[in-house]
Amino acid sequence: MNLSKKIIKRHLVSGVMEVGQEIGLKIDQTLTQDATGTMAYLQFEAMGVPNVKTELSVSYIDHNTLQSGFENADDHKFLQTIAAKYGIIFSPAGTGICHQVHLERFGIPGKTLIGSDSHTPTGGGIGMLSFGAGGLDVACAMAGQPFYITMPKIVKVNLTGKLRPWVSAKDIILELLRLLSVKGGRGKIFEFAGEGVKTLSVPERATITNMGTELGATTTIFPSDEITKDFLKKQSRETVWIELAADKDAQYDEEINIDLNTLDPLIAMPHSPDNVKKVKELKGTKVDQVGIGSCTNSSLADMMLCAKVLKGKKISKDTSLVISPGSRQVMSMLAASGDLFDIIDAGARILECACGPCIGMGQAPKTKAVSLRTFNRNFEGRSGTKDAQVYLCSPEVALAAALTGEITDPCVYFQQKPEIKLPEKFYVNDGHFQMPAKDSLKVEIVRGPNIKPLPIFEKLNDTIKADVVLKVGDNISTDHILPAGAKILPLRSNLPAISEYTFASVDKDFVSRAKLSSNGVIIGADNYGQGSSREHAALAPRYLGIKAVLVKSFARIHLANLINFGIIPLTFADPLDYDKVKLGDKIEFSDIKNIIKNNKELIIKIDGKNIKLNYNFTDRQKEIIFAGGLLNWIKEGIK
Ligand code: MIC
Ligand code: SF4
Repeated sequence: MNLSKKIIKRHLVSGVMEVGQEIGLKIDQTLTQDATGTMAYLQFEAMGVPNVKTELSVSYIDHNTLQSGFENADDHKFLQTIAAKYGIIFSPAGTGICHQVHLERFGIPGKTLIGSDSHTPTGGGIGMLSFGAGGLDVACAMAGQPFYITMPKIVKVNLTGKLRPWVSAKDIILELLRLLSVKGGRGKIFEFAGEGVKTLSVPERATITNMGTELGATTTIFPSDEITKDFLKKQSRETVWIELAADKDAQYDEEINIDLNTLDPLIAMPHSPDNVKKVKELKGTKVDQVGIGSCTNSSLADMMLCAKVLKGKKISKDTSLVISPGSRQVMSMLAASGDLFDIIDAGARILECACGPCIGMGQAPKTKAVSLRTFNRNFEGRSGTKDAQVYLCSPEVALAAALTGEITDPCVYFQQKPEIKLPEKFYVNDGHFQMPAKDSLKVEIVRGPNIKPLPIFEKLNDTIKADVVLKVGDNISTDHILPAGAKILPLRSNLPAISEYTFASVDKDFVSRAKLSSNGVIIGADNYGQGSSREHAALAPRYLGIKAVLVKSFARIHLANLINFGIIPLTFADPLDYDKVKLGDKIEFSDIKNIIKNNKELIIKIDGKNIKLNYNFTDRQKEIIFAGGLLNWIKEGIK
């Protein structure tokens, strides 16, 4: 058996481990972050469960830390009090980015984790089976419900050889993105194996598992070995270590081979993580801004590399270098060792330990700027500047650019790579985490004016007379559907307000059209809803009256979110039919409940043309859609 199946088997509560079948998994741990957490906890609260039922649940504040109004601070207080009441550990602002901190302090090999953030698979770096999910799914897991996924294919990524100096783990995942694209990983778990695995430290593994999300993968995982044990020992947590690996004769559905010796420094060009080129091909491109950090590359090892490379040097006068260490632990250790001095002295701007520029929370680049970032996403406009050209690369490539002011191959520019020797023991101060209250009855939940109550959605009607209110192309990300950034993110707990920004960067008339129709349909193409786990990308359209989304194919988390909020996700049986539908077309879904319930053929008529639509719902999903969403379904107790 392969490693993924071993962990799935141990957590299987429903279904069979056959590719394409729905399986239910017992979830050991959950995490939330503040941008998705407010909604997740409102939903958890609505379920009426007195305490979380997981082994461990943590609520992190890391996204909305730019407090330019009362909204984020309101949300933080709400999250702090709700955590205290329901048995959740609270990680306050400044403690670090959820995935980095979870790896350092809470993750356990062999356990299952779901998080209301798409990069939760970072936990695969220590052999956890971890998934990104919508906030409502996380709320359900906290209430003791299983987490449902479609049993994925298990792909063996066989690593051989060893990376050359200045080539890094980031280049391994960029190589996979180059080979497979942002939709190549859908319906698959990527399990790393082979001799090359032993050459990668836990932070390097976590860079890879983190960005497996950009492949569209269900998740990504490394074995738990001596290297994992050493990492946990450094964190004074070796007691949670167990050895985990695939059996020698393990079976896989697919296999990919990567020879680490042959990799070059790579870079993803604007505006997609799979638009990958060799750094040397772009040599000489002027760079205005460099960002090092995010949940992909903000570990102590990454930061120590920055210090060693920057020591005694000065960054280019035309380039701004911003660095955000991933956690308070990392920041404290940099301060104690003096490495922080070398980083600051070279001219870098230090940001707090949070998502920051990765999610457009400050540091928007200048008009048409070239910005090189060690982050994981470079969708158009995500940086806060619509025409900025954002590239994704390793810290090695970022540092070479910061010093020279242009895209530079680090293998050519730098001499010998400095040895990064991590300390035997990491500095641990768990006192920053706030433990749940002993007496939950004494905790009063604080709700500022930014926290609006959950909307009540009606059940699905038998017949829907709908209008096509939007038609979009391939790879529409949730950043397109509902942008983030400093202006919009603070409204995550205020659905009426945030809905006004739905598809804001795609079509400024979408909201008024959707409201006018009140029964809207969105037409999309391939990989619709890729990217983040934000359920607001389903919730806001639902609030605006969207009833169905018709596409060529969906991304996993968004598909689950649509069902969770009672929007019917449908696919064209013949992808060419996509061309037959246009904005303003009328679509009638008659007897839709009966059709779906009995798995009958679904044919709609547009301009006299018959168009066949596919769907593939389990009985559970059908009930959720009919109830008008998962929360209604749970409340009705139709289980
Ligand atoms: C992201 O990287 O896009 C985010 C912001 O972390 C999202 C979550 C969100 O939208 O709040 C994600 O990746 O799930
Ligand atoms: Fe935060 Fe960026 Fe990671 Fe999302 S991808 S969790 S915004 S650092």
